[in-house]
Amino acid sequence: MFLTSITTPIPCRCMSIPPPLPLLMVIQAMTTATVPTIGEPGKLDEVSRTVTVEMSDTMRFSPENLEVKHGETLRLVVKNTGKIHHELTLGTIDDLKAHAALMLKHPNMAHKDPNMVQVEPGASGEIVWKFSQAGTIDFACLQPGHYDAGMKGKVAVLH
Ligand SMILES: [Cu+2]
Repeated sequence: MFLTSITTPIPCRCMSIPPPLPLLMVIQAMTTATVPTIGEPGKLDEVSRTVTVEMSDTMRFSPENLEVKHGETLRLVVKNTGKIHHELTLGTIDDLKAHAALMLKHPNMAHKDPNMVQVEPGASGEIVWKFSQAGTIDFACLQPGHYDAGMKGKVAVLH
């Protein structure tokens, strides 16, 4: 009796397979969830303004508050005036917080999307973004620890 019960095949094994989501899938899910709600990648020939934002090792963006018109395409020039790596990522506040926490756990995680730019010390990069969603969009530096140190800002998308 004992032997039979052991060799009886278990009909359903679904309880025994809880695989954790691979990191890549989590990132992809976050990316696809982020992009539609904050606007969309812009086209260079639709740029109406160029705005420069500086990033420094004091963990601040300057300026840290931007205003754009609803539907405007901005060329955001992002300058790193510091001596360490910084980045600017546009996103919803929830996604940025989640992403910042993920970067703390996986400091060498590579990420690259149209809504972000990573900039070497002394260099500059750019994001061309169409603010097709009215409201407030957040941005942050997601290098490990930088968000928590206050490296964040807001874009007010006005009607
Ligand atoms: Cu930073």
